[in-house]
Amino acid sequence: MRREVVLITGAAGEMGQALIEHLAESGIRNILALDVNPIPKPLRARCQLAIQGDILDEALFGRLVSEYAIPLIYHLAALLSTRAEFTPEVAHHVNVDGTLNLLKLAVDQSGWLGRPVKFIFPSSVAVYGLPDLETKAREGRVKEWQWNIPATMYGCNKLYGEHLGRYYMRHYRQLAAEPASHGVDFRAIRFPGLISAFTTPTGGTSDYGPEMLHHAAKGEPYRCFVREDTRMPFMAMPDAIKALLLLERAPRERLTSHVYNVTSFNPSAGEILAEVRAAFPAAQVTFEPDTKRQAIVDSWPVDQDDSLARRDWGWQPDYDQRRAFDEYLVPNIRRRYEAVGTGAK
Ligand code: AKB
Repeated sequence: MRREVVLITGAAGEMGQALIEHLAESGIRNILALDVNPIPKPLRARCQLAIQGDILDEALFGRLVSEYAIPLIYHLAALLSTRAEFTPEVAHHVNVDGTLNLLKLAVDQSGWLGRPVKFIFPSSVAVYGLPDLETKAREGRVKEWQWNIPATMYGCNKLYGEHLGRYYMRHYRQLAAEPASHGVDFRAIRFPGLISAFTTPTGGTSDYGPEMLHHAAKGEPYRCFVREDTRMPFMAMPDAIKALLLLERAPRERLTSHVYNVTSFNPSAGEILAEVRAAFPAAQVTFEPDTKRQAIVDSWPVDQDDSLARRDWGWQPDYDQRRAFDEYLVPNIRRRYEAVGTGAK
């Protein structure tokens, strides 16, 4: 008998670490964690198996199919928006070909299991592309089908990943004499910028939010690369994990879309600084916009309309801005840096 596992790609990333912690705490230990980077030791201890490997490695995937039964995949691995602009072709390879490999794995697995494999795909606010600040201000909260004209390679890759998932779920090999009877149960969530108290992001363009906070907590100066009036949606990491799990557990018949917005609060960079200063009055933050990264955030909407997720699977965030800073971010970040002796008072 092949061992049944939950496959998590990008396991060493911010969301991967938070998801594994959460699943392990709720007693789910049959996790197969995969990441191209080393998986931290405490995290490895929470998994049944942790593999340092590449989602582009087809031989590795061949082994996974033969050794494990995988009814559920969280495909979290990706190169984020800033990183992707330095090597767009590499980003395309990882973000698109990697996703294709995982979808193929899901189809193969569903054949073995005799039931659809659930495929949870974190998409992003980066799939939207507003042409200018006037339009951004006028449009406000965007719905899933609006302004799907991304300005970044990462945004293009995520949008296409959503379409690939829909294709594998609804139309895969549609001309075959005997169409696959099981297949992929694909579910995507478009996340806003995420802020974790326990990890810091790398390679994203929404990174100014978490970076401002973590630098202040460490007593380090921070040069914010966007203007003070820059506004986009954010979410505290526990809500991101809540959204992944709620969508994964939602009955299929309740889902009217293959992709859902989620959002929580949408402060301007100046309002994030006000929160940071309230907690760390000595914070040294200057606004020194990088015109190119600024243009990326300017192309993202001020907020996302998540009414579809609220209606179909009961989504609502636990952390609004007040609660996110007062009850999750500030106390945990303070403890974290005080423990390593860098906490600013
Ligand atoms: C990024 O900045 O690239 C990501 C995202 C918004 O998906 N954090």
